[in-house]
Amino acid sequence: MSLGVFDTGNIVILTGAGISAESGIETFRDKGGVWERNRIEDVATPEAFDKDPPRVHEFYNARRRALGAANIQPNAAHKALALLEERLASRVLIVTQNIDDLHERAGSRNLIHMHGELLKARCAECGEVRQQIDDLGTEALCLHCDRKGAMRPHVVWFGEMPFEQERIAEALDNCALFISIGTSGSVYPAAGFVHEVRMSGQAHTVELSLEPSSGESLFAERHYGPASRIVPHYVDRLLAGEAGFAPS
Ligand code: BV8
Repeated sequence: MSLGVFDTGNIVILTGAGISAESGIETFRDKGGVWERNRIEDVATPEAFDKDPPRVHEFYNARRRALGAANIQPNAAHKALALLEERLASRVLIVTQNIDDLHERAGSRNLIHMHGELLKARCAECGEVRQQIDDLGTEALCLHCDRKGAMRPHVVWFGEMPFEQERIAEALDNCALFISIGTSGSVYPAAGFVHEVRMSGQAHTVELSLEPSSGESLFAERHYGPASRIVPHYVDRLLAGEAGFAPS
């Protein structure tokens, strides 16, 4: 398959909450978003969990229940990225900040959840990670070390190290195309990826989102609109060998 200017080289795709917005998952910093109704310091830091574990559990339990609702399904943007991976296999890596499982449900497999996964829990004592479909509470038992009360959501809170940083850095260093989708560029280290890509080589950089992010000027190509429209359109152009030029 000819991809025009991207015939060789890897593609790294960073996704944020905007790709899941049209699937019914709330974004964080848009009007009415998650951080408008909850203070980060109360629900998404290790200190918050130390101080008030039931409150933090309830915050994630509510989001886990919402993710399980029948109407929450991958949208055309998730599906387009899965199609891209199907066509190009291991050349495509998705690095998502999202803790939902909509990329997997759309069929993506080469995927890093750098901020963790809502449908998993981890024992803070022994590190064991397990599937978590139901509510999690302070009485939960770790089936590995038998400790009671140490299970926490398998997510990365503010002040904690995101997952798989080495693998991500290597992929960013070696990519020919970096695409950022549906993220406001507010949270580091993800917000700095476009800068890292530009510093390390000749990769083409593309932003696809509803509106310009704070890193907008660092992207060589930019398209704005709902992800379910602009992502399939961009993937179609890429697979047709027509992408990589100035936006039309
Ligand atoms: C760390 C997890 C190091 C679970 C989340 C000053 C400078 C630099 C860094 C810092 C600093 N002060 C503090 C830091 C570090 C901090 C940070 O970046 N803070 C910010 C606020 C300044 N970062 C960290 O703490 C990170 N760790 O740095 O570790 C370290 C070193 C040594 C020792 C220890 C540690 C960890 C960050 C992880 C935070 N976890 N959540 C959960 O979800 O509850 S972050 C949270 O924001 C979400 O998880 C989300 O993934 C992330 C990013 O948000 P977005 O996805 O971008 O969502 P947002 O709502 O903002 O934007 C949505 C976008 O979509 C918008 O642009 C909108 O226009 C667009 N959109 C909307 N609808 C659509 C759409 N686009 C297309 N179509 C649509 N339909």
